[in-house]
Amino acid sequence: MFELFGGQSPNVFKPLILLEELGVGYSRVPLDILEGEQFSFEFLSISPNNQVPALVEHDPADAQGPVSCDLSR
Ligand SMILES: N[C@@H](CCC(=O)N[C@@H](CS)C(=O)NCC(=O)O)C(=O)O
Repeated sequence: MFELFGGQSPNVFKPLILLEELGVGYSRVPLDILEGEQFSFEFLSISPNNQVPALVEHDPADAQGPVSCDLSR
């Protein structure tokens, strides 16, 4: 299961389209960058450069725990 962090922007729609095309399970976590939510401690542990979109995989194949990925590069 994936979690996609971000709001309503084209940069967030790109991985959203990918997840839809792959047909994998995911949920969206809304993040309002105009309210500064990208600077919360919890989100910075996922995306250290405070950018959306970011993706977390909760059940990676190696079963070593959640893996986060900053997709903003
Ligand atoms: N090249 C990246 C750009 C990512 C990006 O610019 N994210 C912006 C919003 S669309 C952001 O997180 N801004 C928050 C900030 O800089 O504090 C992409 O295509 O996803």
